[in-house]
Amino acid sequence: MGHWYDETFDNHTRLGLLVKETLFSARSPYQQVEVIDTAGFGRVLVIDSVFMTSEYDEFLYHEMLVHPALTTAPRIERVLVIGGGDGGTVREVLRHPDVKECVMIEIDRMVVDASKEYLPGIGTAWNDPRLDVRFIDGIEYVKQSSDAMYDVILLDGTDPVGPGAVLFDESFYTGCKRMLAPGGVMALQSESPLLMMDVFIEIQHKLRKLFSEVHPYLGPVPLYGTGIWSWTWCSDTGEPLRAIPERQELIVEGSKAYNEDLHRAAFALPNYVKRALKL
Ligand code: SPD
Repeated sequence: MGHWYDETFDNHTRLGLLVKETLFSARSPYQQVEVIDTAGFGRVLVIDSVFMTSEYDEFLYHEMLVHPALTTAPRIERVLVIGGGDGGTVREVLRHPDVKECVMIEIDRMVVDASKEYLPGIGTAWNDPRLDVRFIDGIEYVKQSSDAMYDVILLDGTDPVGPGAVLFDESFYTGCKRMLAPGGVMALQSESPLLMMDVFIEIQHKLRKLFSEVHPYLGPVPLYGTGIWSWTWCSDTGEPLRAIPERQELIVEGSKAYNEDLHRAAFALPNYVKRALKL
C-alpha cells in the first residue's frame, strides 16, 4: 500500500504524500537527496525532507520563475541560473530561441544525476548545446566573477535553511546584481507569502536596497504546502508587465500554464501582501 512521506512546515502544519516507491535515496556531501514515486504527485524530488519539485505540478513553478523575466528583459542572449538541479528551469529558459548561452551553477552533482535518471520528463534540455552546467558553489561563482556578464539571472534555490540559506543573503544578491548587464532582469523564488511571510518580506527588503524595481508576483504551487507561492522580478529599469509580444507569443504557445493573462494577473497582489509591503 505504501507509506506516507511528510514535509513538516512548523509545529502544526505538514503535507503528506503517499509513497508507492522510493526510487533514490543517498547523502551527498551537502544534503540528503531523494526521489520518491507518489500516488498523487508522480515522482517527487526531495532534499533534506523538503519537497522540491514534482512531475504533477513542476510546470506551475518553472514556467512562472522563467517567463516573466525572459519575456520582459531587453536582451536574453546570456542567462545565468543558480540552483535548479532538477533541470526544469533551464528547460524553460532554453525554449527561448534568443537565448544563446545558459550557464547553470549547481553545487550538488548528485541532484542533477538523480534528476537525469529519475525525472527525465522535467529536465528535457540537458543536451542542448547552449547549456553549460558547472558543479560549483554559487556563492563562490558570484564572488569571483567579473562584472556585468548576464542579461538575465534566475535564482532557483531551496528554502532558506541548510546549505541553500546563503542564496538569500544580501551579499549574495549584491554579487548577482554586479553580474547583471545594464537593463538586465533578475528573478528568484521568494517563498510563500502565507506560510513564510517573514522570510518573504525580508527578501523584498533586501532586494529593494539593491534594485529600483522590485516586484513580487504570486501563483499556485500545490506541492509547496500552503499552495500560494511567490517569485520576485527585479531590475533597475523596465517594467515587469511590459512583455515583448513576439517573444511572449512564441512561449505561450508551448506552455502548460504561462500566458499573457497569467503574467499580468500574477503581479496583482492581495491586500495582506500589499499592506505587509507597505505598497
Ligand atoms: N519549499 C520548497 C521550495 C523549493 C523551491 N525550489 C524548487 C526547485 C525546483 N526547480
